[in-house]
Amino acid sequence: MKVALITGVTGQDGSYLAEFLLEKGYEVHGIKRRASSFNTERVDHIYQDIHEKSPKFFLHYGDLTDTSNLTRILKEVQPDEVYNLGAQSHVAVSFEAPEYTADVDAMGTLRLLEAIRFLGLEKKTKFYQASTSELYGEVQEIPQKETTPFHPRSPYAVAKMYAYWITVNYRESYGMYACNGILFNHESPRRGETFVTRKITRGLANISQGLEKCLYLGNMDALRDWGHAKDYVRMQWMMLQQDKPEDFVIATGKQISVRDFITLSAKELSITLNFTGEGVDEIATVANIQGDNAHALTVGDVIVRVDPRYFRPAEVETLLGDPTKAKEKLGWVPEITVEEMCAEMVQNDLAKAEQHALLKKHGYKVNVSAE
Ligand code: NDP
Ligand code: GDR
Repeated sequence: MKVALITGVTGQDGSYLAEFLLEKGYEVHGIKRRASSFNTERVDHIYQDIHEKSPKFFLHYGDLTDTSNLTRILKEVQPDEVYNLGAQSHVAVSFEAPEYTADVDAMGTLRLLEAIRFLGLEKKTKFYQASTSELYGEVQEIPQKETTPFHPRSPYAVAKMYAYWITVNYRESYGMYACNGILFNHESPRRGETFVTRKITRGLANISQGLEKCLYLGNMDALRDWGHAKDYVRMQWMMLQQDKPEDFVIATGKQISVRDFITLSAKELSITLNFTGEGVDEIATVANIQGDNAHALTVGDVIVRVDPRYFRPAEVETLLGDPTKAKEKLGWVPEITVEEMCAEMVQNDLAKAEQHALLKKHGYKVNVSAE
């Protein structure tokens, strides 16, 4: 039985990857952070009580800033595969907390690689690094592929650039099976609530049920290549099953804007929107409603506005990936379209909003805030 260790197991990708590996028959270990409230919601459904017979899923307390802790867990678990998904993953937050982001995202990667080497596991343990399309930042070539030069535009991207190169360096220096997946944006109903897609699907679902009035966003012109997290974690595993380690771009090869994603989400709620105004004065107004999904709304309501608070000191305006290498070498193709993914996210958030609306109707206090 293969043994995998996942950092960031409580995050979006970590939870899907843990499910995927358990289905493949792996013993899966994950590192979770100590928090003052529960933070395992995304993996609670696969949690196995250690008192049960032959559990296959284990959680260890740990942190990417803690070398001795990482070394001890690696020594205990002796993993065949390490997936380093843990990170301070929010680009906007990295401008607020650049040093912490560097410590976790850059140094955390080094700590793990060095612990593998220190323990003499470098010939046994394969290493996957969660690299990112944010490395391309100010894009030098369209679409972006494995050979496109990097130009990171945030403390997050700069930290991830260190992690990318230290992974390459350990591969070249010590013959480790270590590789980078340069993943473009990928989303799901488990996406964190403050990333733009989830903020939109959740915000519009809440507005449709009368729980919120208006969604405030930053740059609606930004263009992204959005895929589904389920398709992308499959690829993370595939990258570690090759004869030799290589880096791959993982993307759909299609791009839409934030504004387009709002339109798609509204359509799933049977709302047609009219965008007017420019820059910070742009608004989206309800032009038409079909059915009773959005019963709290009337035609003419302004439900999206721009708030410059969400602009970034340096923006990544456009990202579009070329996944040809992954298709040709690994036979990987994304199976879920952005339209299908958006519909799944909206329906998931609509179900939650309907529950909250019902609670509110019966006098319970409902908190829907998210930045
Ligand atoms: P999430 O933000 O959903 O999950 C991040 C995970 O990292 C969480 O489990 C979080 O724990 C954990 N974490 C944060 N800080 C630390 C720390 N100091 N020590 C240990 N663990 C920590 O991210 P995603 O699942 O979306 O992304 C997974 C990885 O892929 C990240 O590295 C991200 O940067 C990268 N990536 C993501 C893309 C995307 O579009 N989703 C695209 C390209 C790369 P907690 O739950 O306690 O907060
Ligand atoms: P990104 O994702 O920065 O690409 O990083 P995010 O969803 O945060 O932003 C995408 C684009 O939308 C614009 N935007 C807003 N973003 C947020 N979060 N909130 C808003 O209100 C808003 N309005 C407009 C942003 O400016 C940006 O252009 C994600 C993360 O998962 C990273 O960890 C990962 O490496 C990259 O994707 C690939």
